Amino acid sequence: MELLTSPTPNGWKVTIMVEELREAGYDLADLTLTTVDIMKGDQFTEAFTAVNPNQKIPALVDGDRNVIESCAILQYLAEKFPSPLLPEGEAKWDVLPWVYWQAANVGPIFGNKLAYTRYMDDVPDEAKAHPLERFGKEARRLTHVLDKKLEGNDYVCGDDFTIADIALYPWLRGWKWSKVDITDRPNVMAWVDRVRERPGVGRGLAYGVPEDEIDRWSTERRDSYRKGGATIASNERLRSDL
Ligand SMILES: N[C@@H](CCC(=O)N[C@@H](CS)C(=O)NCC(=O)O)C(=O)O
Repeated sequence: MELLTSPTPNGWKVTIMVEELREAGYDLADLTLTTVDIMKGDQFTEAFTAVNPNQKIPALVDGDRNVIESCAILQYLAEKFPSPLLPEGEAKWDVLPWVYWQAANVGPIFGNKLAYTRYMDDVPDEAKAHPLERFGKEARRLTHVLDKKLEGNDYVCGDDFTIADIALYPWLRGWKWSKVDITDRPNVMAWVDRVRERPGVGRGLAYGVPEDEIDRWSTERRDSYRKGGATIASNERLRSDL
């Protein structure tokens, strides 16, 4: 199996998944990890586009099967390597809707909030005001939904850590970077700390980042993410003629 990815929130989902599966007892010795430099534009190469026509990381190649979309990769790996990360039978429906919820809501909304907050220096403030308010308010609403869901639970779907936690965590942990306040969401704050303490999560987050910068990026790294993010988020990058 080959995992094509990059050190970003959607990329960290799958590196955390790999390390959590190792924690669950799978060695995944035949899995190789290939870094796709999305700041340089490697996602647009012919080779990568053949794997993922949507030209975004992450993607998984397993023999003749290509799997795109981070949450689909989480589910694919969870079904291939059974563990409490995704319960079997009926109980999987306690988990999968929250994975879809992340993919359809938290990812796009936090991603847009982040882009307008950090990566759009060239866009005049008046033009940013509306999207910042819209995505900021919606992100806050989503943190409220998550806070309620976590009430009385260690993890999003109950006592067990699952792929729903893996899907959500990389976006929530970046709340300061995206400037989505969660300090009045006590269950979310406690969950962010609880998830971070897991050894598999720590190893997954170390992908592409020096150990001493996992939890706090250096000024140089912030600048490089800002610069790369600005290129990726610019309208010039968007093509409608593929
Ligand atoms: N819904 C997709 C989103 C993937 C995505 O947006 N990936 C970003 C990195 S976090 C990317 O590859 N961006 C490069 C680009 O947009 O050109 C998923 O969950 O896999």
